[in-house]
Amino acid sequence: MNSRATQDAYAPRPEHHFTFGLWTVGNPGRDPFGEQVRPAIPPTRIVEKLAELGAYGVNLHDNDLVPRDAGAAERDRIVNEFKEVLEATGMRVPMATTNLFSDPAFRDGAFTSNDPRVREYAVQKAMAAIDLGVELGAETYVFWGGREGVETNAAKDPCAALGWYRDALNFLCEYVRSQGYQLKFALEAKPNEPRGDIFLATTGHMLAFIYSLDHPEMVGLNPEVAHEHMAGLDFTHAVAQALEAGKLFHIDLNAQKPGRFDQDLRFGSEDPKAAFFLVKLLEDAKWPGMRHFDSHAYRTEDEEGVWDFAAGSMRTYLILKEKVAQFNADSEIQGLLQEIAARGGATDSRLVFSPERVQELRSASLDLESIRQDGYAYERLDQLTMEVLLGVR
Ligand code: GCO
Ligand code: MN
Ligand code: MN
Repeated sequence: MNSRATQDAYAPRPEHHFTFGLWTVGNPGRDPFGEQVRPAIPPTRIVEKLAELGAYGVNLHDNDLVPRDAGAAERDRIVNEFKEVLEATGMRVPMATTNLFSDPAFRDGAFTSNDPRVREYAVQKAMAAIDLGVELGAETYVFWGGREGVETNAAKDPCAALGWYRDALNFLCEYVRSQGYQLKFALEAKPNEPRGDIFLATTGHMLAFIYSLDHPEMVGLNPEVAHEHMAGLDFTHAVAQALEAGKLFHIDLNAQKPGRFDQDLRFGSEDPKAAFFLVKLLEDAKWPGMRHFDSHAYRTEDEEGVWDFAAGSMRTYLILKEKVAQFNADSEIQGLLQEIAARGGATDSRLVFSPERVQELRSASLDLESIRQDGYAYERLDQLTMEVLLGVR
């Protein structure tokens, strides 16, 4: 890693709350058409390298660390070795999750499989993985239902499947409470891949589902850039809805070209303008959560490329954060925003219902002539935004 990336104004530090998954930097470049291209990087080495690069922590699925068929003694040996490297580097494990997708047992889903034995296995596996996460200090537990879906609607009653999904999450919430764990769940939506169609396809679907659970206060969201872009949606709006509902518990940052398979590209690399508005939303809100990069290096890369990818992800975030400060301090931009605010939008309390307001509003004479004529100057505002982004202001 060149010294510029680790020492200048955009150098990441733990207080920036950047995290990566063991599965992200550890991605060996396997894809449906090709074999692994890079040797697996041992988890302890991942922790050391990420600490060196200025990350706050590392997240994991149970089986990123402990192989699925490991016995108790092997599990403890691996976990202890991992804890030692966390201790030595000061790295944290703020989020953990369960692999409920690799095992052939989950081919028809985990919590929503038509086979009730699979649903039991999924809950059993999730309980053990929750124990592991808590042992490592995790405060957020992610559920991404990659296999919860169908290829054909002939196979499954989607209402029944949602019921099974709810039962499993209710069971696991009660499990966490019964163990006295301080753990919150964050649900991650995705429209498709690996299933043809995945249940609860977007952040908005997930949000509505949360309020149907027994303990909605324990459950929030983990929106991902690529997943919302795959559905052709505006990610910033999804995150804003989560934030406004007090449900933004975690976030998965990456980049995605529209209309493709899930590419997991380096944050900001395909959609710098969208990434800018996302960073603006998070930073203006002073959102305290983890900025997790759920992405991986191009398959062309060797291990050096992996660390370039990791450093670049954090660096882009910090560059965009500086652009946000520049946008917020730009007098011409702020002047235009003040003109918009002067229309009264920001402080509008005129639509608070009362019988008097109904009477007033019935007889109000609104200046429709000027309302119909006045433009909003958003072209100028957007061009100024672009000039900030393109570095000419
Ligand atoms: C994907 C998902 C996963 C999840 C991870 C944590 O598209 O593969 O984004 O990377 O985020 O399993 O739950
Ligand atoms: Mn993803
Ligand atoms: Mn993800």
